[in-house]
Amino acid sequence: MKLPIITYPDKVLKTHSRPVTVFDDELHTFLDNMFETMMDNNGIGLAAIQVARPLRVLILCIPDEEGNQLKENTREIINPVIHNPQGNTIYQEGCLSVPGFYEDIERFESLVLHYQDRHGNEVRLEANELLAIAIQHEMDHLEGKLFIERLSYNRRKKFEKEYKRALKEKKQS
Ligand code: Y12
Ligand code: CO
Repeated sequence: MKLPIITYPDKVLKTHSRPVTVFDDELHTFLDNMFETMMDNNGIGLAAIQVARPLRVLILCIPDEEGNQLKENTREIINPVIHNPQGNTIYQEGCLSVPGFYEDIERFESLVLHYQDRHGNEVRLEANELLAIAIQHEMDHLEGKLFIERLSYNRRKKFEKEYKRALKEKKQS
């Protein structure tokens, strides 16, 4: 089932998400619904709060070298913790909750992630490149933070102006 995606400036996106403690069928159905929702909207990552569930859950499906998003490459990441972040990198990020807006954001280049899978098993993942960037973007959502909050004062101002105008135009059409 596809779920509605919450978009900026909805305050729900500011919620701090809580850890998952029960790894049951209800969680598995929710993860399946998150996957369907992300793929239907051409996303590569989605956090639970973006579909109004304040849980420390995110999913990622990074495209392969040919640009294909394969279901078997999907990662369901629950209760993640970042270890050993290293280096810096800049990438033009977008977010399904901030449609139509993309900006360069600085992140750590690589990291080690500890998380649980849908059954509660502990997983250790070494991440770099787009995977590491997407993990950091989605983990910001768990703290109620959007990538636009990482923009400089001037770029944020420009964003607010452009986004407001786009929302107004959408309303009128
Ligand atoms: C780098 C890049 C992205 C992330 C986080 C995950 N972000 C996304 O998955 C964003 C997807 C997205 C898709 C859009 O739709 C289409 O392109 C058709 C989109 O455009 C509109 O909504 C108009 C915006 C974002 C982390 C690191
Ligand atoms: Co996002």
